Amino acid sequence: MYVNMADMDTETSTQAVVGEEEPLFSNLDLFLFSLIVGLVIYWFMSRKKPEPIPEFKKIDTPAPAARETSFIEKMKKTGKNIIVFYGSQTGTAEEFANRLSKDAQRYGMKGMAADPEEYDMGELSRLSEIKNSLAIFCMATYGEGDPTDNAQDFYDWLQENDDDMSGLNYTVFALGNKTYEHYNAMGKYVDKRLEDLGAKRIFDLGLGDDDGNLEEDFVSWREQFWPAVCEHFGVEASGDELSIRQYELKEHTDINMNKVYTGEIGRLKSFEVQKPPFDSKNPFLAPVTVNRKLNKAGDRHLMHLELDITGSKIRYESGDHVAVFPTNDSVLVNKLGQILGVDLDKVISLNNLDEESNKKHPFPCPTTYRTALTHYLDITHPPRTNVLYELAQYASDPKDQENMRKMASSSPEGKALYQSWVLDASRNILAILEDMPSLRPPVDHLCELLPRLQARYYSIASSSKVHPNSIHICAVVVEYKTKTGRTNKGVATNWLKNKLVTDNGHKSTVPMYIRKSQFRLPFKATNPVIMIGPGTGIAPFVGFIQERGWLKQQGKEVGETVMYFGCRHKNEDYIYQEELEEAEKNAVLPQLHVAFSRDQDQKVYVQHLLKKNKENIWKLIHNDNAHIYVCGDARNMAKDVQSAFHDIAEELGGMTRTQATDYVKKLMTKGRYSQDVWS
Ligand SMILES: Cc1cc2nc3c(=O)[nH]c(=O)nc-3n(C[C@H](O)[C@H](O)[C@H](O)COP(=O)(O)OP(=O)(O)OC[C@H]3O[C@@H](n4cnc5c(N)ncnc54)[C@H](O)[C@@H]3O)c2cc1C
Ligand SMILES: NC(=O)c1ccc[n+]([C@@H]2O[C@H](COP(=O)([O-])OP(=O)(O)OC[C@H]3O[C@@H](n4cnc5c(N)ncnc54)[C@H](OP(=O)(O)O)[C@@H]3O)[C@@H](O)[C@H]2O)c1
Ligand SMILES: Cc1cc2nc3c(=O)[nH]c(=O)nc-3n(C[C@H](O)[C@H](O)[C@H](O)COP(=O)(O)O)c2cc1C
Ligand SMILES: *[C@@H]1O[C@H](CO)[C@@H](O)[C@H](O)[C@H]1NC(C)=O
Ligand SMILES: *[C@@H]1O[C@H](CO)[C@@H](O)[C@H](O)[C@H]1NC(C)=O
Ligand SMILES: CC(=O)N[C@H]1CO[C@H](CO)[C@@H](O)[C@@H]1O
Repeated sequence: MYVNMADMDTETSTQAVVGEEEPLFSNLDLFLFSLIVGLVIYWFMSRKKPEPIPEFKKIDTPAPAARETSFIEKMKKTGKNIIVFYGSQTGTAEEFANRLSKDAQRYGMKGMAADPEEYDMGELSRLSEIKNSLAIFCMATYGEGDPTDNAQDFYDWLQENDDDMSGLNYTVFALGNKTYEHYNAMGKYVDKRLEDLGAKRIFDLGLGDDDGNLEEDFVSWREQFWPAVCEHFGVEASGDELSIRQYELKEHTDINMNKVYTGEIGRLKSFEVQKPPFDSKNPFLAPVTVNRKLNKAGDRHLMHLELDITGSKIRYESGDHVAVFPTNDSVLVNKLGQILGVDLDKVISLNNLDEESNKKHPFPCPTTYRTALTHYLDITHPPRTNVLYELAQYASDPKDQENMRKMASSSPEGKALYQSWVLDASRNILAILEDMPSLRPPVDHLCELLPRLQARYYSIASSSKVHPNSIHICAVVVEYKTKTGRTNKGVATNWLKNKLVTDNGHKSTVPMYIRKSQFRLPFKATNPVIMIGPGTGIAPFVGFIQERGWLKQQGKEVGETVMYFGCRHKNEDYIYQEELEEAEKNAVLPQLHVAFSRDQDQKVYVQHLLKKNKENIWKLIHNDNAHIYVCGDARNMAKDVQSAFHDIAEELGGMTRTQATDYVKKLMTKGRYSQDVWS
């Protein structure tokens, strides 16, 4: 039997689609309508009088000075001719943009990196007012081919706008990860769209694959890009890889300690000024109210945390993510201070040598080295090759210097050395310093080069209907032995693990904010849902199950709810067993299937159980409009599960392989097959 794809066109999860069998406004619609109106009114009212949270001291903060949003004016004023926009979530694209704008100097041009969110992108078509000008775009892709948060407006604008861009010269470097379905979708889109609008691509789109070696992709692209630019503009390529500092060190000897950043992400002393709205630049310090171990045995630590958001005005939906700002292990920080022989408590600023730059400091300044290394800098991931290249000058042993430069080069030998000595050996900066005793860089240059410490995301493991004032996290502590015999510890998970509910009578807090996702229960509660989430992949489904239970309690008709969970041993890491079995007993979760992978000789995974129950699965998908949700490991599990669905569609839908994969793809575009996966 072949499938009528048109059947699915009436279904989406995010939009209110009027089904044939329903009146124009069902009770649910009215309920949701009034709920939305209510929320809008509430939002409006709450905006008018932003109240600080009572338990914190109120300090008036001055309104930020009006920002210059014209990049054309800024470029003219500062004599820049190259602008490098970045769409970046975790900082890589931003770092590449900074490096490209710095590169420009070597060729007698002047570049500036720019956040599209901060500028009026409507000016793009006017860039040609500047002679020999060029726009470079470093664009990362997220989710289902989505832009990063800071590029969302730019993306919307590009889609809607049809300015004539014929005077614009541009190039794009895309950042993505091949293991995702929509590989580099954002970079490809910008590249294509600008061409369609008449702009001139002066160098081919670069595709960076984070699953391979993103740094290498970037460096190879850049090596060919600059000569092309020079040729285009007819300038001489001087091309020396000289190291140029972007920041200069200022040591403060006499400073009011109230003006020194001590780990605040956004405003100084934001600890006291907790004012909504809370976001990545102004995270909320949520007290930890629960922190318990979930697994009964085994050498891992799976944990359940609850964060209190009372009074924060933070709202979330089941399926959203919570972003958490961790701090680094003080043991590591102390060791870095020791090996570099510095006083970590010295108060310093790193000031941008380019005074016109929007980015005055690489991280909040003034601060101490200890704070920078603890709160602001990533000291645990293996450093990128550009960091090694810049640090090489500080190795007193010529052999070390040569090796470091080699690792940063594009020679096959150098790439192999970097892969084995740094990546495969999971050497962080401390391990590198320990294993290269001649390398002792000044700490301020190291601080300039290290990337920013990033927030970590967690799929929220609660429903806001049941827990409006708390956000639950389910996570597994990362800890592993490296090839050099060291034990590496995951930054955020080890920090969370040690978060006590109260610490000497004080509430421990976690700086956090919410990131909206597309991972949503179906609009119509009567649609069946099939949830597949082994291991910590269960997280959002704990929330989904709570929500379906709540809907049922409200007397709503709720469709079939099906869970496929997997873990190693029934008696070890069957997490949330009580909650799941309780939901099963109360008919909130009529179908609970658990794959215990290691309780028998042969591995049993969720996809094996799916295939075992293929008739039921196919009926739910094909006849009953079920929505499918997959959460957890992206590398293997999500792929294997997807191919199990291909198998089922092929077998029970009587399709060819191509038709079966198209069928699943179509489910995805209709919002009926959603993934929340990570690695
Ligand atoms: C959208 C999204 C949702 C997420 N939801 C959840 C969730 O609900 N629950 C959850 O637990 N996590 C979740 N994660 C993952 C989470 O964000 C963190 O990445 C994870 O907790 C590890 O953070 P960490 O700071 O402890 O580890 P890090 O300090 O960031 O260390 C992790 C890194 O260590 C390296 N590494 C780890 N193990 C090994 C090994 N065996 N050998 C060599 N290298 C290794 C890898 O490079 C890895 O990237 C989610 C991620 C995303 C993007
Ligand atoms: N890169 C990888 O290969 C990989 C794999 C799994 C998890 N992870 C990551 O490691 C972290 C820990 O994960 P976790 O603790 O949530 O998971 P977990 O407890 O390690 O795994 C949960 C269950 O999934 C099983 N599983 C392993 N491979 C699978 C596959 N291809 N398809 C279906 N099920 C599979 C496991 O079986 P067995 O362990 O018995 O095989 C186990 O029963 C997460 O960050 C996750 O993203 C990475
Ligand atoms: C949650 C998540 C989702 C992602 N989704 C995609 C995707 O759909 N397509 C893609 O090509 N890359 C995807 N990536 C890879 C990122 O684009 C890539 O790691 C990039 O280097 C990140 O750049 P940034 O640090 O500037 O944000 C994803 C990464 C994460 C963590
Ligand atoms: C863009 O490139 C073309 C050559 O391809 C050149 O003639 C033009 O002047 C450039 N535009 C700007 C604004 O530099
Ligand atoms: C790319 O994605 C895969 C799967 O999502 C993941 O295993 C891998 O670690 C990612 N690469 C990087 C460098 O993040
Ligand atoms: C995991 C860990 O040790 N975190 C520490 C990082 O540093 C801060 C501030 O010094 C400590 O409070 C954390 O405990």
